[in-house]
This record gives sequence, structure tokens and C-alpha cells, in this order.
Amino acid sequence: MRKIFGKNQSAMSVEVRTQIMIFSLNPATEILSRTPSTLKARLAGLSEPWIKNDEGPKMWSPYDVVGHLIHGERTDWMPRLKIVLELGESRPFNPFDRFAQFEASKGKSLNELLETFATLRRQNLATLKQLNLTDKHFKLKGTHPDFGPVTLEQLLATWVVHDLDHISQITRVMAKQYLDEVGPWVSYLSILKNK
Ligand code: NI
Repeated sequence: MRKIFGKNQSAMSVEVRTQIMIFSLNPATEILSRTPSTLKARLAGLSEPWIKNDEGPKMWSPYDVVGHLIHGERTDWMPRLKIVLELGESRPFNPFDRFAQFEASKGKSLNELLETFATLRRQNLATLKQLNLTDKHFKLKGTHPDFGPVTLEQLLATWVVHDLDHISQITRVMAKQYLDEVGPWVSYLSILKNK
């Protein structure tokens, strides 16, 4: 755990606001392993508007987000992790295609996508476990095409937060379907104001 201090406060000067975690693998995989069932519980069997509506032009629907997560399992997290382990910083990661899901998801039901995501995630976490990564691996570096040097633990932490980010996005997109239906309560509902 790491203590967080308010702006302009040093560790010596008092007010501790909260605590945040430093990276380790088991707590990270607790989240990664739950995301498929979280998404299934939230989305499977819902009627079409909850799944296919978005929150504005060029914004993503929950259906699009699940496709994006599938693409991440195939081309982003584990392939990049393997590049770091095998080639280090010498070989930059391939840029991630943020729009691949629009073609790849075509004609597939949401349930198919949820199953595919669950299978790929399970396989990736099994592979990750077999690698028996230790602290010395977590500090290894790779090269991100935009950011330059990144550590393996930053990559893994980002995998976790990326899941949480898109779970939050899905929740927000769904909430916004009732933007005009909540009447004056709109002012109490922060989820309707965020993007
Ligand atoms: Ni994303």
C-alpha cells in the first residue's frame, strides 16, 4: 500500500487522504479473472437498446466495447508482455487498432462475443500464470509506440485499469439511455455528466 497526500503536502505534513495499492500479480489477476463474469452478469440477455445504443456520435456501445476487449486479448496485453520478455526494449509494440472490433464483431451476437472474451481471457491468464513472473520481471522494460519505455508492471496494471475503465464506460453508456427520462433528478446523477 502507498499513502497518498493532498496537493502541496509532503509525507511529513499530516493529512492522509487515502491509500492506494502498489502492483503485485495476484491482486491484479483477481480483477482480470472476474471481468468476463462481470460483463456477462451485466449484459447477457438484455434487450437490444441496452446493448447497441451509444452515448453520442462516434461513441461506443456496450457491444462495441466487448469487441474491443476481445481485440485486446488477441493483440495487446499478452503479445506485448511476450515482446518485453523476449526482446525487451529493442522491438517497439505494434500499435493497437482501436477500431478493429467494428469489422471483427460483424454478424456476431453479444453472447458469442462474451463467450469469446471469456475463453481468451482464461487462456491468457493461464499463460500468464505459467510464466511464473517475479519482481525482477516486473521492472523489465518494453517500448510503447507512443510513450517510449514502459515497464512490464505498468503494462499489467494498465490491463487491470483498462478493464475497470471499460466496465465504467459500459455502465455510463447504459445510464445515459435514460438521460431524458430521469427528469429533475439529472442533477443528482453524476454518471450522466461524465464522459
Ligand atoms: Ni480501451
